[in-house]
Amino acid sequence: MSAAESPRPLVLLPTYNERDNVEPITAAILAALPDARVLIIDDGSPDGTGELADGLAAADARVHVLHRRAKEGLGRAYLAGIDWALEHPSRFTHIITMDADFSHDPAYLPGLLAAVHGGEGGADFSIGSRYVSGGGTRGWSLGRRLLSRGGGLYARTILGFGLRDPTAGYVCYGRGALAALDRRAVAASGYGFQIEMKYRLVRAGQRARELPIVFPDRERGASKMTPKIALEAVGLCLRLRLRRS
Ligand SMILES: Nc1nc2c(ncn2[C@@H]2O[C@H](COP(=O)(O)OP(=O)(O)OP(=O)(O)O)[C@@H](O)[C@H]2O)c(=O)[nH]1
Ligand SMILES: [Mg+2]
Repeated sequence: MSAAESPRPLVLLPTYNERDNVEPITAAILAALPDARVLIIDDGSPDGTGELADGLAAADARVHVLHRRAKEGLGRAYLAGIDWALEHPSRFTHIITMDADFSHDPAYLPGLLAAVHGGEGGADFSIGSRYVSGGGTRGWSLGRRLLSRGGGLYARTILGFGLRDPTAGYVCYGRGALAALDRRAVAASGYGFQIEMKYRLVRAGQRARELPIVFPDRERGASKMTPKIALEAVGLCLRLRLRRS
């Protein structure tokens, strides 16, 4: 993106059974970034989230919906969204990933966007990080805090890269960073996707910048995190590491 070009961001919003969140989070994103577009990626939610999303798209041209037939995991949903974004005629300059449950506060969007290609010290992608100074979590049980910290430490140690929050899901990618990536090689279907993307980008020479965020627990709807998804991420780190050596 040249300095004179104004940013055209797209926010990817994966949903699975987010009936109570999809409308308010979309409104909050567009309030924070009025020039953005939002792509809701719904995996056939049985609770009617997909139909609500269609209603939002009908009412506001900035909202788009990608319907996928079955729940295949967050990583697959994001990859489908990235393909959609890169092929879209709008030529989005930034592609942002975030959760639909308000754990990722839309108030951070302008800062994440400005950190990518934003003049001096601009990065190729920016990360809303819980584990840099000023960041943190709110309302988490001790067990969840330990799991998150342990998971991040594990990924950093196994993969040997310096990011403070390698499992973070609130990320703003400059278009060039995603275009440079071999997306067909991305293996993770679940939350390991977040680790794998950062790892592959850093290895490809893309520069990251971590900005502090405070991450509260979801208030509405249920978590989709399962032990199976967490275990997939554990195995994924090992496979990525072994493939390298
Ligand atoms: N399209 C799609 N979205 C998903 C899938 N799994 C999770 N999501 C969405 O991904 C986002 C993150 O999922 P969460 O369940 O909030 O995961 P989490 O933040 O680790 O867990 P909690 O904090 O307990 O909510 C939410 O917007 C979910 O609706 C999936 O398989 N497909
Ligand atoms: Mg969540």
